[in-house]
Amino acid sequence: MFQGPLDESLLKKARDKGLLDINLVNIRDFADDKHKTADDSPYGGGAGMVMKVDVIAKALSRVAGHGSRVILLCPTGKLLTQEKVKELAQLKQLTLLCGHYEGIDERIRGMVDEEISIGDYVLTGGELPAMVLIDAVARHIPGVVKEAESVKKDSFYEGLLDHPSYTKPEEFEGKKVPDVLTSGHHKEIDRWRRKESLKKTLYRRPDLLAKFTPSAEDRSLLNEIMQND
Ligand code: 4FD
Repeated sequence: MFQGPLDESLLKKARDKGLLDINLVNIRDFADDKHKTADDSPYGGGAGMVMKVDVIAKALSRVAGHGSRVILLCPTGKLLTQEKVKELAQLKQLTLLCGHYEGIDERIRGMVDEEISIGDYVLTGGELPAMVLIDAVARHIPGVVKEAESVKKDSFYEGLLDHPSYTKPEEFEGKKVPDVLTSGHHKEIDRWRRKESLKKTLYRRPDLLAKFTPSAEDRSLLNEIMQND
């Protein structure tokens, strides 16, 4: 589950450059019986297996230590946002705990610093959510993403969605690139992009726009948008 994404592209380069260090730990290695049992059936009955608290406690005591933030990836955690990603990127070390059964012993929640979910859906394990978190956080480590593709231009960075982008050809199946982008007028281009960014956020994610504090220029662009449509 981890080997693919970690050994590909940007994350691989970041690890090779020493910008990112990832240690994979197999929870089963901390089971004390010969079958390496990390899960068991739930008290009170019912289907499915539950991750064992004693095995997790042992794993965390060996792995986490020394001020590492311990995060449980689970469907009932707090939703991951770009704001949270930026906060986590400031920390030296994270311990990501991935549940892999139908559930975990409730007492495990008392051993973690926070619980995070990557979205309102259930997966077979916390491994893919952990990879999503690692990828999102790694992009904020200086040197991982090229300066030109600065994370400051990302969707959500400022709380707005990205403006549209185009590249060659200038015309495709009758659809032309907006004239302003080929005009060479950089001030006009910046203004157009800002307006499109506000427009897209207004139509697609009004919830984001409600939390956003527009500048005087943004307010004037928003007025134009609402006049036209
Ligand atoms: N939406 C997410 C995280 C984990 C997961 C699991 C308790 C189930 C979805 C702890 C129950 C872990 C998410 C594993 N599914 N499944 O981030």
